[in-house]
Amino acid sequence: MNTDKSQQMFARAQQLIPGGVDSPVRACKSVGCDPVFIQRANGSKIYDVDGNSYIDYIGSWGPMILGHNHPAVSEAIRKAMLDGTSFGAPCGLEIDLAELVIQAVPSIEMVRFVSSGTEATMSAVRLARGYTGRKVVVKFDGGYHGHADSFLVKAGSGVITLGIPGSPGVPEDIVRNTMSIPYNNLTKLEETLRNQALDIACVIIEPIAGNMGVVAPAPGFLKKLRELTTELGIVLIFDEVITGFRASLGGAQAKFGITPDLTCLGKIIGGGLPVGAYGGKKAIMEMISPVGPVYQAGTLSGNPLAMAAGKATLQELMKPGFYEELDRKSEGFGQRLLALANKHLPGQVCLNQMGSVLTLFFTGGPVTDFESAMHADTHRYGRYYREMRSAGIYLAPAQFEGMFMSAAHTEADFGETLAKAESVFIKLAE
Ligand code: KE4
Repeated sequence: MNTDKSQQMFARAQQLIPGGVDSPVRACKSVGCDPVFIQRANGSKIYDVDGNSYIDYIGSWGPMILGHNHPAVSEAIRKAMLDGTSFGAPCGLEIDLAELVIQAVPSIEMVRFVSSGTEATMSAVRLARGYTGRKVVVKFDGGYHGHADSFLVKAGSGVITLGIPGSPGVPEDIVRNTMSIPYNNLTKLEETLRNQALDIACVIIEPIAGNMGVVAPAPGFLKKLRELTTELGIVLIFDEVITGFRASLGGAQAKFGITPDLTCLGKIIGGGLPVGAYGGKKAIMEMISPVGPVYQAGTLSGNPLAMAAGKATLQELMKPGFYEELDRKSEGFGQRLLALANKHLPGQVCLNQMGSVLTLFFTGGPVTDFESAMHADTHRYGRYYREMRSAGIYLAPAQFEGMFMSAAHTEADFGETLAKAESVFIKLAE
């Protein structure tokens, strides 16, 4: 596969942009190769600057659940663009998207739009601290909630992928107010919350983890978390930036029937444009400026083009049968992928799946938390990634991320992917 132009562009980009990328995981450092530069995307495919085509299983890290360049979404953006790109003033499209989000997500009575998942989670934590008057934030090992200071403690995603323990530049007195405990460990959870209750403002959790690879909540874990936080007056924040409008129309909270106090959203609700959101109970949300004293703002929050893209996306997702069909075909694909991996690498792989997102771990498993995820053979994953990309299959350049399927992925795409994966598994077994 010729990637000369990508190489040239990467060399130039590295002179201008740290690592040549605007987000670290894209640099492919942990999978032992250089990134390819993408020219365009359509449906389930992306095309690099050298004209190579790939079946895309990143989907921009989650937003492209409809597939790239969906006609309804592209038309909505095109139409909005003709009226101008940004007003810095309220516009009707913000109401339209807010109504759809509130209609779909059980916990959200009021919502505030921002421009990234990080902005959503950092604002939700500030709100929880303002609402409770307490300081401590509890997160989970391997959980990733964006790059705000409070979250860079035993974080997942690029932080574990790049093997950085936290991050320089995060002051000790910030880190002191963040506690990170093992995911799915009820004993540790109850002990921590009860011992520190009066200091804990909130618990923030990915209700289905996606940033240590996909890891499901153990049976009863979320229910117990909800009971404890209610009893102790701790704000429960579901970070549904990945799972929102992915796990189901109402997210993981609807799937599991657990209602958090605040929910953070991103990715899918922007339809590929920059949108994040946080929302929840009216009594809490009315603490947010200009109604209440907790400050949060953003120049491009509620941007009309992004609102239009999100609105068009959610209108497609609300069509009857969307999730049933997407989950059916994705789960079938996941089962076939695992069967092929087990056939050639018996006892050396396991697969965790949440509907249309999955992670094939190169460890026998089971993977139920950060510690067990760390047993994965990241070098073997790197070789898998490189071989698959050379064969035209575009996976996450990191073991601790997800493989995202979309409505645009066809059975032919899955068949081609499986055939190529099997040939790679055979090579890895040699
Ligand atoms: P952004 O600020 O990247 O929009 O969202 C941060 C965020 C918050 N919460 C969860 C559960 C997330 O997964 C993310 C971001 N996800 C990563 C990939 N796992 C984004 C990809 C990247 O960092 O380049």
